[in-house]
Amino acid sequence: MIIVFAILELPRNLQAGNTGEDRVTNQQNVYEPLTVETLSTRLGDIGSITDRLGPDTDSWSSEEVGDGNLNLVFIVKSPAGAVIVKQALPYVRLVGDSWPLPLNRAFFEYHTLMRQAARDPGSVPEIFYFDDDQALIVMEFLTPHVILRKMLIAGEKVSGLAETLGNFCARTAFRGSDLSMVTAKKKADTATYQGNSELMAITETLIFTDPYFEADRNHHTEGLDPVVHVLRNDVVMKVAVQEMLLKFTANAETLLHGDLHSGSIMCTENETKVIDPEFGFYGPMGFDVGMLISNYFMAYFSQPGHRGADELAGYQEWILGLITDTYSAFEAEFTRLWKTERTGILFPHSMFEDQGHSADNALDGMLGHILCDAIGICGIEMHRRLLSLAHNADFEEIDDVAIRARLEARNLMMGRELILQRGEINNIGALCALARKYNEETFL
Ligand code: SR1
Ligand code: MG
Repeated sequence: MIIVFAILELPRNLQAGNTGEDRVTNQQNVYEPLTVETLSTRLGDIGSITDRLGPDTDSWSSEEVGDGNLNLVFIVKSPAGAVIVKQALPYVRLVGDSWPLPLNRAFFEYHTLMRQAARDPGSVPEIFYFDDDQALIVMEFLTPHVILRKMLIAGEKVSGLAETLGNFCARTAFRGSDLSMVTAKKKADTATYQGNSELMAITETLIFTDPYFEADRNHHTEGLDPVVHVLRNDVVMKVAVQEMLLKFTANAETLLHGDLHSGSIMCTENETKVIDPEFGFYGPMGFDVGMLISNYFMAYFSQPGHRGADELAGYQEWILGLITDTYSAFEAEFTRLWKTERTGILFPHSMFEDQGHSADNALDGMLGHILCDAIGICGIEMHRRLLSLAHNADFEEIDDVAIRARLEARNLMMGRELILQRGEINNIGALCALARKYNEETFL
């Protein structure tokens, strides 16, 4: 695989396909999945790892903890420290080897992490080592961090969450776009990321297409059929979904995380990190923030399945506050960057400020366009997590199927309204008001 890559100057030991003593295992470096038994032997002479764990591999212990849909994930510990080793498998773990998947997604995850680290320092785990052939990334062990989805199910709060992720979405959206980048770099990087086609195909299929007909891999909660019937027979909505898919396939506005749900975020009470950008792609600037808000809405609508009346209303309002504050932080940071870092291809100062002309109207237009796309993506993600292959624990962990179906119905019907009304809902307060309304509705 030959890929032109010329965006960031990377430390030598972190470059793709690094050679010499920092080499994994067999002489040809032929891909082989790690196991807890082979891991220390295979990684034991890599300097950037022994720097953290020490050279005595007998003192290392490893555990495979991957609970995602795609990869192996090991926590490797020694008396000296700990690291995470993530390795892609040549198939979709959730399904098995009947669904092959290319190993090069590790390349895209690694390079997206490097760009995110440069564009929003401190937002992602530190990377210690990358091996392209082994599809392997060694990174910082985040502890005592917990997956955000688990915290939202448990009713826990994270201070600074809204600001951190609003800033992350704004900084990565802006600094990876034509508002910041010059032509040659943007075009080269866009071309590089076209190589992540198999993961984009997963999103095109599982998110934008399968939910809207009886696709083989779909499943949904018993009792939900009447609502599913409404969605799958709403031709106007299906056209709107495909219009959003056209934006996904064709609008290479910025480099996105591509899978920014609450399972791709790890937090303590007061620190937040973003992980797992293997779905990195160039697409609409509203995509990441829309998917994030969607997962917050799913946390919101599922709450009656997780806690009693004494805590319920307060925690649901906290989630709506989180959505409001995240989007406010996003817009504020995007606006700051527009005013201070607009050095790319689009809306150059030479055409506006240098002529004594304000670019504020153009900013308003850009923010309106991002909000519209974010709301559309939000609605679609609310559908796919309940109707397509990969569901989320927010609803799946509600054992009472009748309760789960009633809550899911609210979520699905609000998703429909978001897709249809994405151009009319012009502020985040209106979006949250809509959620309060659907939270009172009975559809089944
Ligand atoms: C086959 S992969 C299913 C889902 O898991 C990932 O986390 C993405 O969300 C993808 O859509
Ligand atoms: Mg993931």
